[in-house]
Amino acid sequence: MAEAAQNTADPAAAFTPRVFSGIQPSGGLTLGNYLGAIKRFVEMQGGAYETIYCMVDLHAITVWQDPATLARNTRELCAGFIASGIDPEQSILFNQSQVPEHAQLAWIFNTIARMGWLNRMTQFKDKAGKNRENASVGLFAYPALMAADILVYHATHVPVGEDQKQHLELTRDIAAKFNHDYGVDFFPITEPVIEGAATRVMSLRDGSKKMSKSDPSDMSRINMTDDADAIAQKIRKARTDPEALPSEIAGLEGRAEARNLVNIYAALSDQDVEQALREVGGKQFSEFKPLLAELAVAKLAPISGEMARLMEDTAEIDRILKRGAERARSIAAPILKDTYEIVGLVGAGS
Ligand code: AQP
Repeated sequence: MAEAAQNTADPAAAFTPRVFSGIQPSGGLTLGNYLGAIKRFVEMQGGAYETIYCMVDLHAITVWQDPATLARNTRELCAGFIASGIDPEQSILFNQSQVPEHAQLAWIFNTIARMGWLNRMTQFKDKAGKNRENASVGLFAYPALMAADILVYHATHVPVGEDQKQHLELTRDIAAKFNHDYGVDFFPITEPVIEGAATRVMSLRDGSKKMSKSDPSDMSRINMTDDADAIAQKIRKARTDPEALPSEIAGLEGRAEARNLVNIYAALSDQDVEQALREVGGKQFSEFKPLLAELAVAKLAPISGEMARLMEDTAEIDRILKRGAERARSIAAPILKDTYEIVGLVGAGS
């Protein structure tokens, strides 16, 4: 049996240190995805962990996707990962649908997760909106597939933005219930890694809403493919308040929009919020916004330029994804096989 855990104080400790995380190709990459996820993925690469990063296309289709756009977004997301610094040799980089073990384990987890657990998921409530009866079954079952994405690799750590915290808790609940029900220590209790100054980047138009690829307003987000003019214009028009920036974090209390722009500034300049405020505290937005725009363009323009270059050779992107999927399957297949055996599915051992 692959890597069964021992009983130790840290439930993830007996497993190979392994990072898994994914992003949906449900639109173009945003600054939120970059600061909350990809930048963190790059930082975890080449360290103590084996790193596995995935374009979760099966998640994306839980809401309608035009097929040609989905294929383009998947390749562009792959280009975004590489342009941001993910090395497809060092990390395993692939799209979810090429590794069928994700969907197979998700079915097992559909039998483990409870209706009550899924009913509490705020992302389903947000995305289904008022018309819950019309939402896809896939959107409801999304967290069980996400648990399978992670646990089919026995991943010990998952870097994500703040919005995914609840899904990560559900992943831990599913692993614990599976282990308990079958009397095994088979799945690790995965640790979420939610760190940095920008774990929740907010909409530029509304500081109470998360910046999102699928927000109908393009002005609400910075896309990784935006040019310098678009970035500068979006920051210039970003909602703010009339006060100058404070010098202490406490002064951002109740100022969601100001807090958001400062968080973005801190994350882009690799500082914590306190350090950033020491630099920009006391400035009016008329002075701070051009600084932020300049920083954002300096950091993002090389990435978007490289993405465009990589997108000129989609055959190479497809080769990278295929090779990544083969490497991913070599880890996932034995773990799925062991899962089937534990569950008592005949033929799994042969
Ligand atoms: N605004 C954000 N701030 C910080 N992190 C964020 N992430 C997403 N938005 C922000 C992180 O990016 C990773 C990938 O997210 P996803 O694509 O799987 O789904 P999502 O969280 O639902 O992202 P979007 O952009 O809002 O997509 P749509 O519009 O399709 O729903 C995750 O780690 C997430 O935390």
